Amino acid sequence: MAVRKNQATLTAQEKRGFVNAVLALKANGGYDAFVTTHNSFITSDTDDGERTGHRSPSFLPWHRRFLLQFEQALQAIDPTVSLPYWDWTADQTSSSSLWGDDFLGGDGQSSDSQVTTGAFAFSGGNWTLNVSSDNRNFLRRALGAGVASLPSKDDVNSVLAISTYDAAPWNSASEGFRNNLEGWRGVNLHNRVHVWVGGDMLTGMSPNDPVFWLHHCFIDKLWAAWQSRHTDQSYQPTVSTTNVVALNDTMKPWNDTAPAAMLDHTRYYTYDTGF
Ligand SMILES: [Cu+2]
Repeated sequence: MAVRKNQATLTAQEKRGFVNAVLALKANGGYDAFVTTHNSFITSDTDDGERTGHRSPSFLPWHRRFLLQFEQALQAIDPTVSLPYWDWTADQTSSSSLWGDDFLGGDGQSSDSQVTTGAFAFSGGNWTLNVSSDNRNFLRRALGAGVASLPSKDDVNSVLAISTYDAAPWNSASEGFRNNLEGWRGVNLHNRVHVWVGGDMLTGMSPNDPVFWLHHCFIDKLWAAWQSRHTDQSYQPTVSTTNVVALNDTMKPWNDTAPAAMLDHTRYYTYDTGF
């Protein structure tokens, strides 16, 4: 069973293992399929009007399933790899080890936001964007340019305190834990981090930046934290609801997994620290 660790605690060997597996998945063509899948589930999601990946209750189980598939793709290359998470309440600056040359590389350059350091710099030849929001094929970041600060521990705790998982109208106007975590209302957690990183993280093709996985891994951990604090609450809606994925509806594009199967992450992996 994979143990997902805080990226700040990874050894040099663990960082190298993760980066090399990501590069290998990119080289064999598997990586870009994840970018395409995410982008096609970013807005209205599917042609029948159902909201699945974002702005809906299934934001959390959809991304849990998506991350699991990505982690399994990395493990097919290197069985010792697990997804690390970025605790952005602790590692809040561009000088964090997260952005080191030996891990994800650093900020983009000021002229065009192009990342020029680390394994994902275009000039290294191993990270050409094939699925992009514009014609640029280099990874872009603009750390801290779109919003000044990342969410704090107090921000996180205020969202974890919300007892209801989600509520009608089950979208970006909803009250409840999911929408506050996703960031369409309240202190804004998930969306704010995409904006803070900037560049490709602002787009539906955000998985082009490998930090996507570390950010969403922490979002996933926060869901687990909420679950452990609110054992009398669970995923909603539980009954069939128009254009919304209910507890036992299968999620596109997999059509084999309902939110109900995603509620207990310990069936698949654990986190290095509790909540
Ligand atoms: Cu996201």
